[in-house]
Amino acid sequence: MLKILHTSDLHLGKSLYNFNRHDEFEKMLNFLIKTIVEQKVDVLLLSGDIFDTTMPSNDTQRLYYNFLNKLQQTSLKHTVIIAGNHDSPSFLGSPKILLESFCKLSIVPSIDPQNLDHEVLILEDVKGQPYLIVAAIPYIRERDIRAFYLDEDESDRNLGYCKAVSDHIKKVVERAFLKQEEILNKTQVKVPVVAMAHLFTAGGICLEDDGVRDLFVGTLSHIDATVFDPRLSYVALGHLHVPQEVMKNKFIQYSGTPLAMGFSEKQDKHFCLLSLDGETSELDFIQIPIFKHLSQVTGNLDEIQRKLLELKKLQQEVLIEIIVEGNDDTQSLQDLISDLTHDSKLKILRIKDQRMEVKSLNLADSKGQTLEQLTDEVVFKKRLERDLINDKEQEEYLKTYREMKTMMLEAQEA
Ligand SMILES: [Mn+2]
Repeated sequence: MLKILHTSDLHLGKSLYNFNRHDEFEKMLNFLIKTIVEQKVDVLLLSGDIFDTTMPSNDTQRLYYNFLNKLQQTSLKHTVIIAGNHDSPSFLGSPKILLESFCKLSIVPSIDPQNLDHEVLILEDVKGQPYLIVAAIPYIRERDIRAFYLDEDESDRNLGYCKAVSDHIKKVVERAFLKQEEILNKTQVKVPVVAMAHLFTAGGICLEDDGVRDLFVGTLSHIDATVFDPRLSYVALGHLHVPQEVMKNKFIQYSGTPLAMGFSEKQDKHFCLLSLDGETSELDFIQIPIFKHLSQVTGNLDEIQRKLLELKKLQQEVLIEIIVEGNDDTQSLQDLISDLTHDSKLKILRIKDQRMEVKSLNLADSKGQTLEQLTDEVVFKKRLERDLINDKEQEEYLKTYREMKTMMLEAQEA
């Protein structure tokens, strides 16, 4: 029996409205190691977005390397890491040779269209006997796979990109099955094949603030999950933060993020645990404990007071977002909040006052609303609304803005 644990979108180093979550990440990684030991896991698959940013802090890097080191002290046979859209391929790839020579580990930071074997990993036991083939496909940027054409419109471009990604996946998976056949002919053993990828499949679910960038979800890369060969024993996906199966197939899974990335995420978090035994396979979910509670408090002054008092009674640290409704006076609200939270374990990370948001954007004298509470796109849209009458014109500007932002973000990672 072979046991494979799948997780993704760790987003190590991500903060929540400037609140540092280092200790939660550390606890989560320790829980992952504990699970690997208890469940006697053989292979760990990390399906991208290991880090939240392309240049993680030294603390975050230390967390990652310590984690890889601790993995070596378990009975784990191998770990496979692919890059996600948040990871810098060069950052993830630079220690590759060193890490792979010291650890039972494979890192696939980027694709090489000229060499598909780069993404086809054959895992062998100590006797040199293959036991698993992994088609490990990292996040694919447009420039990795196709040229831009000046005369293309956005939808042609999107289609062209999706087709190129789909074709690439098919080729890598085909290559993996070719390897399976070669091994079968040589050793009479049929080695299972699994795939990993970091992408958005058509029909996937996202939440408002779960951290999946609108940009990448909205404009690019809706890949039809039928590209995954039905012979695959399992497809370990990353990119979407809500855990979910794809096409009602329980063996195609998004594991989701191990930690809630935003206040709107209410569902339980889990690791996916696959057991392969000859032709039979089984999938279990290992529930991840909540290391720190996140709570969204919505309402008018009275309701906010009541809910905060309830949370205070829990006597534990809670990270809170307050959404103000109703017409209460702003000053009394501020006073109430500081009265209730001073001397408690409640941490207010954000106060969202919808009345204020509307006011500050329509009028020049913005009070209380800081820019960092708004997404850049909201600010851009509001600015357009103020200056341009024509809807069509607004749309054009927004499209250009998004394209520029994509290019800018991608250039940062070059
Ligand atoms: Mn992600």
